[in-house]
Parts: sequence; structure tokens; C-alpha cells
Amino acid sequence: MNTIFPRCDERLIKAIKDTEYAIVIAHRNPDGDALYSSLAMERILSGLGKKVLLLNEGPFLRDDIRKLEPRFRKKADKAFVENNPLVIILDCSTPDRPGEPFRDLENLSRVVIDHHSSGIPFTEDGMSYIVPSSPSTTILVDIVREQLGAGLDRETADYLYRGFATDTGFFHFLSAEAAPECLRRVSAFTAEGISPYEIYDEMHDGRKLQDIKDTASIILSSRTVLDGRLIIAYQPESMQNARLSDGVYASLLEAENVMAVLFLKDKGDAIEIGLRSKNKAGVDVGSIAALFGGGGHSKAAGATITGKTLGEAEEMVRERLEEAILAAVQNVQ
Ligand SMILES: [Mn+2]
Repeated sequence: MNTIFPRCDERLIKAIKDTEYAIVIAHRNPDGDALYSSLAMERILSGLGKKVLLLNEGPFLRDDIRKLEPRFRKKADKAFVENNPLVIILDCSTPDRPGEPFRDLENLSRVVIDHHSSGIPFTEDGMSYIVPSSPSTTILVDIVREQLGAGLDRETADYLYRGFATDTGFFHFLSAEAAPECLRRVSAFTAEGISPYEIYDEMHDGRKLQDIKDTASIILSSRTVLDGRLIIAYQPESMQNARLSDGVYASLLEAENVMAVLFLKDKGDAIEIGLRSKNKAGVDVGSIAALFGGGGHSKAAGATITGKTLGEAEEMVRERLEEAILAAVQNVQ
């Protein structure tokens, strides 16, 4: 295995091997990587004869993941917790990310498998496997699977592929460093008989027409700052139940000169901010999100701001982004 994917600590592997019961949980407001890494982990553990409970706070907002909601429970039942299950936390960089279902589980032993760049360790020594250069959590789950000595089957491969496809934007965000190892693994997933183009269609088709129109209206009302290097988009409270940011980012990040996109979602009682930067821009949006109590990756991050109006939240974040963009422009000159 090459250097950007170190082996998982054997103490973590042993903790999984030794447990009879496990709870698998990923971050609230889940995306494909969170849910598919959970489903893959459940299948791997069930295959090893363990009893597994899948938890996620939700909400399951995106069209492509709404159908997965029945697979997850919002709370662990007492009887299951009494078996002293190992809690396996996926795709979470901080202890608040798993949300409400994790509150009752904080006294249980846990392991953390994650690929976020900013975060705070919240488990014992040797019990986390954190590889920020991994493009998805599902790739790390596949490495853990291999170290557990568990096999790969079509269903597991399907889940692992979907998480990878989500977080890489179907290979779009895959770096040169991560590609060889990831594509070797993806090759093994496809050898199980999954169909990349069918999965692409399945994950993109069937969107509500209204969501597509709302995405267009958010793009229409976006505005540019610093000669188009920064584009700011707003999702009004009236659209708050839809997750429209991905489509907005995909379009706006293709604009000429753009280095970063700031997405502000008015949730009524809070402002959710999402940040994306172009690969070549040299703007670390993960560290900006961290200033506001959020986190993420250097090119994709988010935070939630409470007690501020949309305008105030925008100004706070925009100032930081403008500084980072101007510094990045200085660097190349
Ligand atoms: Mn992820």
C-alpha cells in the first residue's frame, strides 16, 4: 500500500474483531459517502457474524438518498445498548457530527473512521483511522474490510463505489496522489459486476422538477465579488427542505475566473454555510469553515451559524474568503 493510505491501526481492527455487537453511525444531514459507508460497514460486519444496528439522525434530503431512510434508525434501543456494542463512527470529524443518536452512546467504546482535514480526535489512542487525503470514507472502509480479512461481494462493492462516486463527484475531484490506489480498489468493486453508468443514472435521475427549477433560481440570484473570483449564492427559507447546493456548486464552479463559491442557506433559526473552492485556486475553505465552528476538507466545507441574520453571516464569512482569495492571488503573482 502506498504512503497516502497508511494501514489502519491493528488495535482498531482488533476492537472490531472482538466485538459481538456494533452500532454504525455517520454524520447527521448525511450525504452519499456517510450513508453508503455505513451500509457497507454493516454488511461487512454482518458477514462476520456480528449483530449490527445502523443509526443516522437524518434528514435524508437529497433525492438520491431519500430512499435509504428506512434502513436507518434515529435512536438505539435500550436492549441493544445493554449488549455493550462497539460504536463505529464514520465520516465524522468532531463528536457533534453524529448528532442526536450519539448522545446516549457516549459512554460506549468507539472507533472513528474518517477523511476530513479539520477536526478533533474524539476516541482513544489507536482507535481512529483518519486519512484526510482519502477521497471518501468508503475507500477507508474498504481498507478496514481487507484488514479484517472480510471478503468483498457485489452489494458491498456497490455501496463502496457509491460513496466514492459521491465524494469524488464521479471521479472529478480525484487527485493524482489518491488515484492509483483508489482506482485499483474501484476496479475490484466493478469486478463484482456493478455498472458505473447505471449507478450514475440511478443517483442522478428522478429528481423533482421543482428542485431543478429552484436550483436555477438560486444560480440566477447569485452575485459575484472580486471580479467573479468569489460567487455567493442564497437558498431562501422557502426552499429550506431541499438540498440544492450540489447542483449550484457544479454550475457556478465552472464560471471563468471563479476560485470559490459561498452558499448560504437560510434555515429560519440558523444560517447554513457551504464553501467550495477550485482545485487550482489554493484557497483552503476547510480552515475558514473551522473559524465558524464547522469543518470539512480544503476544497469543500461547511458550518452552521446561529444568532445572525443572513446578511451578517454572509459578511463574516465573505471577509475571510476575500482575504484567502487575495492571498492566493498574491501567491501566484
Ligand atoms: Mn465523506
